[in-house]
Amino acid sequence: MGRKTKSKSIVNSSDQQLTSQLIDDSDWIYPQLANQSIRSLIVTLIIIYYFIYLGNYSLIVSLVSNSVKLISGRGSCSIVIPSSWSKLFHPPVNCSKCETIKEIIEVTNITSEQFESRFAYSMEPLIIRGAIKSNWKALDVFSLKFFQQLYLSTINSDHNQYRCQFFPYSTSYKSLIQALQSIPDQVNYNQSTPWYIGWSNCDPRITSILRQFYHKPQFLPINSEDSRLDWIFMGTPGYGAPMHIDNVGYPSWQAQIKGTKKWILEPPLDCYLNCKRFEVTINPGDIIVLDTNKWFHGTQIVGDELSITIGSEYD
Ligand SMILES: O=C(O)CCC(=O)C(=O)O
Repeated sequence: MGRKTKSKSIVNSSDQQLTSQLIDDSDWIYPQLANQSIRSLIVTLIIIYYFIYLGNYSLIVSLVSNSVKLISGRGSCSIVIPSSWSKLFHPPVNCSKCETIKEIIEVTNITSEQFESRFAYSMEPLIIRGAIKSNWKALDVFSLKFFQQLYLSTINSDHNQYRCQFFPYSTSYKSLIQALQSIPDQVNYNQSTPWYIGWSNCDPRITSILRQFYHKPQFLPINSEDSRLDWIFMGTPGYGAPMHIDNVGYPSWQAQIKGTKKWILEPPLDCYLNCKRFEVTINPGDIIVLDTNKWFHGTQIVGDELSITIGSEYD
């Protein structure tokens, strides 16, 4: 539980609107060596060789000890490398898994057996329209104000701990708390300054509150373990996450609580010629299931409502 660390990096996209929202290179990537391909190993060896060349032995010791910690699941990111390097570190994808995907399947109902046999651990994305059931109080309760009150009354500056990540995207906020303190709760989002933020919640007090308002989707495989990390993305129309690929080890689901979000999915570079690019629009009540480690993905909020989503990884 709670053992997954999400690493995201930003790469060039053919979508002009998304590329214009590049976030800076400070979004920490340290590859988890356990998952890496030969390419990662070669690059790591080159880095070590370079440090030896520079005579910087303390960095080598730090690199090796952090690798050991990361592999044993106890580590945190301490070496920051440019996020664009993540293409080098990304494990190769088996293109035969995406070349048969000609369209994104949409369903309104699916059993966990059906889901497990075709979608759960394949590369095939799935949209479940109207998946959010009426017992999800999140539909009525989640709002910008709800998250502002919840976080500002529960935590303070100690929030930036290991496993908690904050993505300011195109904003200049340094932390989630700063963002929640500063963003005005406006009704007319088309006339206010656009913003988009995302974060993982790793505070158990908040997890237990959030989970009163949503449930593990019923279609997930019965034995799958739900990550204790909730991922929340929120923002105004016109903005979204730039194209990137994750390094998390598990596929994810994301429920659209409010607003409408367009997803752009592109195959990894190795599969560019074999596999298709997709765009799909997710409406309130829908859930998207996506292996964000295998697809480059970017989002854009459309319509004129604030978008709020919650999701998690499953294994
Ligand atoms: O929801 C979004 O806008 C982006 C989500 C995302 O990038 C992710 O889950 O990896």
